[in-house]
Order: sequence, then C-alpha cells, then structure tokens
Amino acid sequence: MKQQNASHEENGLVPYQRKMAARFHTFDRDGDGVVTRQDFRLMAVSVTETFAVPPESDTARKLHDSADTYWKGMAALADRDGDGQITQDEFVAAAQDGLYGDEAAFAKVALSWHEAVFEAADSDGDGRVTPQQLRGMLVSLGADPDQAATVASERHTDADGLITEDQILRSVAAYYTTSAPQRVFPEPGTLIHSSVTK
Ligand SMILES: [Ca+2]
Ligand SMILES: [Ca+2]
Repeated sequence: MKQQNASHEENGLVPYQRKMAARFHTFDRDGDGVVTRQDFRLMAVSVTETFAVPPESDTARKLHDSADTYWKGMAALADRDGDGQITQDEFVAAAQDGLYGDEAAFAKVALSWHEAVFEAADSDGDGRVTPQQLRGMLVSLGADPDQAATVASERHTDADGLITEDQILRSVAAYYTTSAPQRVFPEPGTLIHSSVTK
C-alpha cells in the first residue's frame, strides 16, 4: 500500500468527518433528513430482501436484533437531545467522539450487525462470500451499486475466489474508525436508492 504523507487535511479528522457525513445519508433510509430507529429497521429489511432471508429464520431475527442494538448504540452516542432522531451534525460528532480511533467502541455498537449481515450473505455458511455476495452486502447497506461492484472485484480473494468474514469485518472496522479514503459510499446529495438487480 502506498504511504500517504499528506497534510492533516488529507489524513486527519476532516476527511473522516466528510466520510461520516456521506455515510449519514445512506443511513437515512426513508430520506426524512434524520436517522431514527425506523431507518435501522429498513436497513435490516433491505438485507433480508437482498439475500432472500426467510422472515421467521434465525438469521432474520439476528438481523433485526442487531440492527436495534446498532440503533441504540448510535443513539447513545449521537442523540444528545434524546428526541429519538439523529441529525447529520449529531451523527458526525458522535462518530468522531465515539468511534474514531476506537475499534472496541465500534465493536460494541456495530459488530453484531455486520456479523449478521455477513451471515445473511454467506448462504452456504462456510465463513466466506463471493464477490457478488459482497456486492449485495454493500448495496443493501446503501453503497452505490457501481462503486460496490468495483470494490467487491478489487477485494483480495482466496484460492477459491472468495472473501473471508475476517477480511470484511476488519475493513468495516477501519471504515468507521480511521480516515481511510471513502470509496464505497456516495457523497451527500447523490444517494442512490438501494436496488439490487439480479
Ligand atoms: Ca430517516
Ligand atoms: Ca460462503
């Protein structure tokens, strides 16, 4: 990997804030300008639809439970006025104060959710997904479909052409805890509604 010895502007908080501001828009699934528990429910539904997870299954239950855990964690960090709504400013400030540089905090809030999404995608349960399944994961979480396809195809695969859960969870943790450049999610204002074409 190429070492970037650029200014703080490029390596520090500013790009992290920009990345989280973009991410906020993909969390706002119903597009009402704030993130609420309902948006997390919709996110879980989107994953179950993408991977045709049966509604009564263990995997579906895990998705909904962990989405709720994720919501509660983000609300605890972000919803400073306790009105059940997270604004973009609250979201960015919470990510910066509560997640930036803190993998343990990220794990507490969001790891069970990302594990559940992986479980939904990993249809044969061998702990690895295909690039196509990874693309489905990214798109159902709000990524731009073209960017998601590019990222999925660039992932280092193992000898069977598959990507491991460990690789994916590491990269998700890095996404939320470092200033690593945003590559998967669209900029604010260019939100593309999730539509996986099969
Ligand atoms: Ca919303
Ligand atoms: Ca698999």
